[in-house]
Amino acid sequence: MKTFSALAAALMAVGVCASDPLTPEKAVADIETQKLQRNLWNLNKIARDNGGNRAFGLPGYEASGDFILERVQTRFATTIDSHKQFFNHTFAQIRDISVTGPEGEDVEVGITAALVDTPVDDARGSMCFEDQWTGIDATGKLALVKRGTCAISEKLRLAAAHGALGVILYHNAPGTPSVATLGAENIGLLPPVGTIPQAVGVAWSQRIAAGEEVVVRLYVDSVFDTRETFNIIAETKEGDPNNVIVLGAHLDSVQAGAGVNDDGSGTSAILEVISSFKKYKGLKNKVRFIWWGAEESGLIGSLYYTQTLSEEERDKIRFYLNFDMIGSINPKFDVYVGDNEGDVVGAALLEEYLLGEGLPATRAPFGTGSDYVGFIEIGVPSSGLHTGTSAGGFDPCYHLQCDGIDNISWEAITANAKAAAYAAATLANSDLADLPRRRKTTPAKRDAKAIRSEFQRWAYIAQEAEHSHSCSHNKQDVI
Ligand SMILES: *[C@@H]1O[C@H](CO)[C@@H](O)[C@H](O)[C@H]1NC(C)=O
Ligand SMILES: CC(=O)N[C@H]1CO[C@H](CO)[C@@H](O)[C@@H]1O
Ligand SMILES: [Zn+2]
Repeated sequence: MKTFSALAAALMAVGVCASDPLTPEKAVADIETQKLQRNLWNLNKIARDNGGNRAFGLPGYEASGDFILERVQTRFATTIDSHKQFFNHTFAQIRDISVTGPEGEDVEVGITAALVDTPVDDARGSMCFEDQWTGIDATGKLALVKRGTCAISEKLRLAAAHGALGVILYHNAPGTPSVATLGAENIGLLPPVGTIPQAVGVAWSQRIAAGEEVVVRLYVDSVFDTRETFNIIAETKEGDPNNVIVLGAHLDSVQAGAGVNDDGSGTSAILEVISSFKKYKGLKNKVRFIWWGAEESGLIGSLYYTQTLSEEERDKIRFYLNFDMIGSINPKFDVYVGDNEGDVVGAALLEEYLLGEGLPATRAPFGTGSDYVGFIEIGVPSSGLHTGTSAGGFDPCYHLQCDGIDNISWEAITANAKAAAYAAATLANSDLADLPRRRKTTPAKRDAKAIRSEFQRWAYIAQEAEHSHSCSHNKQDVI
């Protein structure tokens, strides 16, 4: 990491007086590894004290919200306005799944039924298409299906349509299969599913082929209800309300772990950027900081925000900067740029800072996996930073229990948080002359029904992405 410039060091030594204007240099100097570290230590502790995670609908998320509010609402109240934006979403948690084989003990709970085998098709994916189910009578039975290629929800939908009570999925590779996770949108609509190792599935398949009636039990203990959650929206009191720069990071983790990189890193970064900005006077544009809820459930908080914003409020947003996973232990330095001609305005600033630090910043296209989706959809010029998931080995702890305080690159998170401060401070004091207004070529006037169906579409994409852990052929990732 580079040492502070003499100018920045001198400024820090004399402290910051109230009439100080914000400059990119001061904002960059205000970002310190130790402060980013302290935030992540707190988020990690919050997870540890609340069942190991900070996920939507669970106490760790509420505590994460309190942690942010203590800063923005209590300590920064003189220069920052903030509120919680509440919304409801379907909460789903699988507490236990078990499959008991034909030699298992007698039990009363769960579904006990005969297995019906289904053909393997490794080219197209087993039981992914309607025609593959032709001639299979699964009525009143549990269907034995090989995993892989298409979304599990697709196999389940077709199994239910062909009368199956549930699905026993056997792994498409040797080793212990991970639990099949389904998007919350599907739970309650799809039949239950249990996963078993490949060898067990193949053995049961052979016994069925030999004429044996193989009876198994599938037991799923799940919670499924509607829970209220929130985004936290904080913004500078100063600055033109008709020209707003938005910085976002998701505050929720997955249920599997503390989410220190995903996305404690982005959460901590924008918390330090607002901690810097709140000290200065004379901001030209308003800067809004949003911590998103229920991102891991399908970008729910950010889609709720962008889809419920009036056309007038959408027009005021000039740029969106997303920070999701910016401290991966073996980092790459992706800077997002899409096909909106305004994207490059913010991307160039992020890139300029990182390249200036000698880091290999690379432009990358947006995916469908983080909170920028809602902003792109309404035509707001956007960019963001990302240091990579487990695909490619950038973060081997991605969506796992080990995504804790010990698996973070402090160099990467510090450089990226400084890049965020640099880009945001530059945009905050710019006349934005080079930045085109929001693109409205996407259906300009949409009725409620169209918005709802679009919301469903994005939620569906996000849900499919969640399956990428289990269906390795699916390239999308919700980060
Ligand atoms: C969420 O749902 C509950 C129960 O229906 C309701 O009382 C609450 O007002 C809802 N919250 C929001 C933000 O819509
Ligand atoms: C994949 C990885 O690097 N995991 C490490 C995360 O941190 C814990 C605690 O220090 C290590 O034990 C893991 O090996
Ligand atoms: Zn994630």
